[in-house]
Amino acid sequence: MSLVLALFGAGNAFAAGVVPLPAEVTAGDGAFHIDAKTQVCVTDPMATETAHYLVDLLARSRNLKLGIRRCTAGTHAILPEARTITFSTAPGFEAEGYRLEVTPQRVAITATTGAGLFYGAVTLWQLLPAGAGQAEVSSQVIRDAPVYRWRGLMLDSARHFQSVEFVKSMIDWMALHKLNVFHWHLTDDQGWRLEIRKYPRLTSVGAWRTPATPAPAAVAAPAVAAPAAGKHLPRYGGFYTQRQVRDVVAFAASRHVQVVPEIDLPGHAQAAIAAYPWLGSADGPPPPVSARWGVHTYLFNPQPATLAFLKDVFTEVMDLFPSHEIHIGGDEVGKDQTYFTQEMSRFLTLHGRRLVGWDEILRPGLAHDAIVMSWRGTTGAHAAALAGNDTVLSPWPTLYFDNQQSKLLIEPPGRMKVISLEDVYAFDLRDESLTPAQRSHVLGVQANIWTEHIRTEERVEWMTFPRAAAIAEIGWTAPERRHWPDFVQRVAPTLAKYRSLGLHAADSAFAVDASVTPGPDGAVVTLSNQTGFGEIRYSTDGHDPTASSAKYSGALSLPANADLRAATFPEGAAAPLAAPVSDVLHRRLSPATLGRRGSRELDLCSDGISLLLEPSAAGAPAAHGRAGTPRPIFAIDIMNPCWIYRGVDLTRGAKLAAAVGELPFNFEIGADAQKIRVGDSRTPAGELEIRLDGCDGAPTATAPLTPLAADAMEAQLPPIDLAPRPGRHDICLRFARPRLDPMWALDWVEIGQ
Ligand code: TNX
Repeated sequence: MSLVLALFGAGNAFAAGVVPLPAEVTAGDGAFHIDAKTQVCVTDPMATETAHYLVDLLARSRNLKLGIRRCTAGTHAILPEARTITFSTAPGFEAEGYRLEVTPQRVAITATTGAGLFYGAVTLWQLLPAGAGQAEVSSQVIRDAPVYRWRGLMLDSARHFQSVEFVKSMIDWMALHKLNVFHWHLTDDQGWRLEIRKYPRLTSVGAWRTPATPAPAAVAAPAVAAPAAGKHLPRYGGFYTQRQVRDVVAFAASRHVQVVPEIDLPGHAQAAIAAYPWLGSADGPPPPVSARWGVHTYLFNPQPATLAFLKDVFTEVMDLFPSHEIHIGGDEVGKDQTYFTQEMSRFLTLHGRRLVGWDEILRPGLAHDAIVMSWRGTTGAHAAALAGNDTVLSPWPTLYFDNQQSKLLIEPPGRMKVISLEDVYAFDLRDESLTPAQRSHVLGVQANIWTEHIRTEERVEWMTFPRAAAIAEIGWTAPERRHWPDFVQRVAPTLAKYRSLGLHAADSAFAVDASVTPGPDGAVVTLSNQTGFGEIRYSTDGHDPTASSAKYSGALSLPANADLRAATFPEGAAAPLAAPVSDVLHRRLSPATLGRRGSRELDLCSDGISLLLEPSAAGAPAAHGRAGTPRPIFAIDIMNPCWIYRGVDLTRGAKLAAAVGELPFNFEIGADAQKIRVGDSRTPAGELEIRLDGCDGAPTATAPLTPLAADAMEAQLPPIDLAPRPGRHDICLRFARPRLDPMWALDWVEIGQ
């Protein structure tokens, strides 16, 4: 007897690790046993590549080496002892759809297209539990196909450069989530990353800049050496040769991922203009490739010569990228850009391609086949659908993966708005106000990984996964079938599989958060995790917790010098070997640090442009943040660097110690820069100002600052006495500074007796 699993019943043995959730799962009896004797059987040559993919994945993830054979549809009947995984084709499936049937005797994957077969293989792999060697898959029948045809990720390789190997690995990870569009942001003010044969200076000049932040050691040396740089100028950059691009595109095709290249115009063009100044419209000396972030003012010049240049560039782009869709950017330009959009749209159409642009391109006269990528919220998508244009939803801030995913100290630099896994999952593509015909213009969904603040490949992985798993599910699975608690149950085992394949995914959704306050025995500690998933287990004996360590059930009263370790485990993980689903949190308490708050544990006074930033000093050896002195990460609103330490008992007075760093003000924010308070310092380098219960008025105390040594990441200030006064007070800390650049930043404050 079999039953169709109830709507939310899939978070069990059947679809346990399957993300995105399949359209239909019907449970059967028994299970298929997969081991080294299992044969992969290919009845249609179209499946050969996918069969190899599956075999390779099984070898890499569980050290299980299966053989592949060519066979006819009935082979499994003649070879009953050799359990088979059979790939066959049949007409009638949707473009990316497939059927996966598991019985104790065999697994059969059937689809009409290569993509369908591939996704069937992915689902089969996901059905296997984490672990090595042989495994069982419960009998079941899955019928599956995606709701949306555009399930994308955008990677910004311009602000920070990633190696070809890394780019391919990202595409590989996408495929494992049935994501199918890799939007590659290849040019921007800070770098031109694509070799164009006709214009070599685009890469010999445009691919290199002075580092905006310390050079990331994690990025592999670029394939082509930087041209002789000025002796003392460190250089940062890299580009993709045409040969490398063809390799990436071919690899993506083997994973059923379409690569949509973006050449951003007419704004975000400073690197190109640095290479060929005549492309620009500004007077004055040519600009350098930018080492600053924000909206730059250099634009392509709307002249016939510029257009001829762009047509040459796009001719090479079309030769490299078979994608039907070609992205021309179009974002963040002060001026009317209809001229460029229309000319480029005509040119691409002439060559049988389709223009994609950010939602600024939506202007009267936009070609009816142009695709509008809605990023300034979802109104662009709505307007595009009304106008009869296809559209992709990629709204800031929810689908902007440069935002951090929790408030924990484990998060790398980025924007400070918290976009959790649940926030991404909750994003709803449906627009009920559209008619069914208008709705059909919504092609799908995409998340964007902007890399201004994501300088290493490891951090790109962290910022992308597992949030990309949520993108995959909202793009693939019908909204009626989606259910957050069920998704979390499926993501947790998926994280374990990520680890087995070496992906540095974020555990932010499961990681333990400890809030420590002074208490009668020393400290009171409360533990939690973002999703409430599983159970938290902890230890204080100096060893990492296991599934049999004490289970957290309420606030802990610990001595002031306790050594606390905690991690999240799956619920009811009785077996002592059950692995945690988060990394271990380790807090060594001490009487002094009880009163210490890092900048991200304080409140920011405002939320203008709030960022997590690293110091620019080259001093720190540890590019990965693993070994060596960790680089401090400063939480700062660059529009108003100001922090609040709440509720300090000053009855007996207090001593305040702080560590401060200097950050370059390397932001293009136009006239908004005038809103930043500067020029209010009394000493040459500025002061730290301390105020009570408010951030205006005369400071209670000030501490003069001295510029940091070139290789120092921060400096500790001598303690400041706060005079006794009754009650608890909010302490406001901000800096007076002589000028915009550099800006002082607070790393931590310690308040004690
Ligand atoms: C806006 S989104 C941009 C990018 C930035 C991003 C995040 C879009 C089309 N333009 O240039 O990287 O914000 O800072």
